[in-house]
Amino acid sequence: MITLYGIAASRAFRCLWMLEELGLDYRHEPVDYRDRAALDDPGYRALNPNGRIPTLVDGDLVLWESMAINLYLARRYGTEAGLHPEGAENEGRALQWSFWVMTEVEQPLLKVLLHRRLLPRERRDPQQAARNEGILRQPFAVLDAALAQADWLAGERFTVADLNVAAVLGWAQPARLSLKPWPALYDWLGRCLDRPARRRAQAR
Ligand SMILES: N[C@@H](CCC(=O)N[C@@H](CS)C(=O)NCC(=O)O)C(=O)O
Repeated sequence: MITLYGIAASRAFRCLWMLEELGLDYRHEPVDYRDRAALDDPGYRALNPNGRIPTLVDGDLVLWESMAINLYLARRYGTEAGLHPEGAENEGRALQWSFWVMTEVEQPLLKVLLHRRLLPRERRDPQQAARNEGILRQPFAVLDAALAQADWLAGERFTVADLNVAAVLGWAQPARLSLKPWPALYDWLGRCLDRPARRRAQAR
């Protein structure tokens, strides 16, 4: 039995999206990242000593770190569904883009989202939002250039590489950050976010 801990309005979303893409039977435990008691519960800490979400339990295997969870799910269950990239080179590309989006994009984009949308109004700082939007121009140009050459990030079809990157880039819309200046990126993100599995995960 597979269990995924974490509410959809969090980084757990990307794992829910992957589970939906794979059509796997799974249990969803919607642990909220604002629920300190739930995150500090000894039973939960035994699964995830970081006290964060998401956490995946698959039989005897316990995994945390959202991107690692998705790469594992793709590797283990995604060949038939086409989510696992084909061949070592495309696997390398999936790792590259997953690490890249975590290290180059996630933090600045989260700051834009926080200061435009998530923080209480009195704590929002428009300068922080603008500064981080500026930081994102460089990685967005990198992604746009790659997608001007290829429809997908790791091979000839949508894979875990696209899902992991699109799940982060999906924050741009609630962060009120227009991606239209990067047309190949914009088009690709629309194709990714339009997938029925993403909509099902969103509805959780
Ligand atoms: N790098 C981790 C980050 C996990 C993370 O920070 N999760 C947030 C929710 S999106 C959380 O649990 N926050 C609660 C806390 O830090 O106390 C991942 O991608 O899984």
